Amino acid sequence: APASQGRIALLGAPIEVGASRRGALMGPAGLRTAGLVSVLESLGYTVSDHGDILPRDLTTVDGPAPANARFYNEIAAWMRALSARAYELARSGDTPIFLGGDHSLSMGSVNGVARHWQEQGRKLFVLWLDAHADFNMPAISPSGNMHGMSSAFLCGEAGLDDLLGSEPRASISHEQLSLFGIRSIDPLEKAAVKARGVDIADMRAIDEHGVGVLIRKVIEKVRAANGVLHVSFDVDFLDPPLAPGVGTTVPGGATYREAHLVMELLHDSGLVRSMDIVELNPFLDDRGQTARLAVELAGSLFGQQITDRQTPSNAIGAA
Ligand code: Z70
Ligand code: MN
Ligand code: MN
Ligand code: MN
Repeated sequence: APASQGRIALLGAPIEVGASRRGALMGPAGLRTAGLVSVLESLGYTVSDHGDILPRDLTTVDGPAPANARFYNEIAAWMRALSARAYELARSGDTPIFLGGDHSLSMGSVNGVARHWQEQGRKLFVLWLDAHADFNMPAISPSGNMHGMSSAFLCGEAGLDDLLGSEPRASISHEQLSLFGIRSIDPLEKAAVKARGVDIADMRAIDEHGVGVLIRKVIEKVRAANGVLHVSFDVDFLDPPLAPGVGTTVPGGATYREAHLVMELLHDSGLVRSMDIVELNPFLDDRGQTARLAVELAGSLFGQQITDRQTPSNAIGAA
């Protein structure tokens, strides 16, 4: 058996109303079916699967909702529960992995994790691997879909101020957010990202410099601040032919090799303390390929190396 690598806690949140397409509520089940627990255990981790937060466990939120924030009350209920659970899991010393569900999930998961690290006097940096910037707010969103607002909310942008109710809000500063892989951004969202000076590696920058250089820059930023890192992995970061099981496919995404290299470099940094895997939509997937790739990439983030893998039986020279 591999050497003990510490403890990972899984928590699913089958939330889908933050997106326009239905089906992301099957995401946590899809990731489990694709073998997430056994991949992490094979790397030497002790994995505790806390199951899913269920709609019946949520405390109903009612009352006035901001305009242009679709399903605000339902999402507020999810985020309050998620933030509380994320805080407790981070505080336990385990490495939490949050299984979505759509990307609105991160408004709760990252808030709770950030609160824990704030108490420890460590800054939480957030790497947003995504085709989209998710930097809209109700005042500027063209759709009102709340999965397009999560990174802005985490940076403390105004407009969803009561979303977390009595849960303490632990916003990050704009320097603590790195958007990576971006290739779809709305006009006012683009202006907001620019105005705030958010660090953004779009696909043009990735083509020009390569993911290795750009991820190392993110790692150096975190290290220089003695911070820790949360990886928020939206599966639509990947190129659509590799990962068809997402609500919105955007051409020109990360290749198989780029995505693995990103995860391998992040692992080697030793800075990653938590992760989201979001926007997997098993209803739209092709025979589980997106779920399986997401699990493979989580494996690379947690230490899977090519030199540890068995040579595939179809390789030239294999026995
Ligand atoms: C657009 C909006 C979005 C997916 C994020 C898209 C948002 N910027 N879509 N992730 N799949 O409606 O805010
Ligand atoms: Mn959308
Ligand atoms: Mn997203
Ligand atoms: Mn996206």
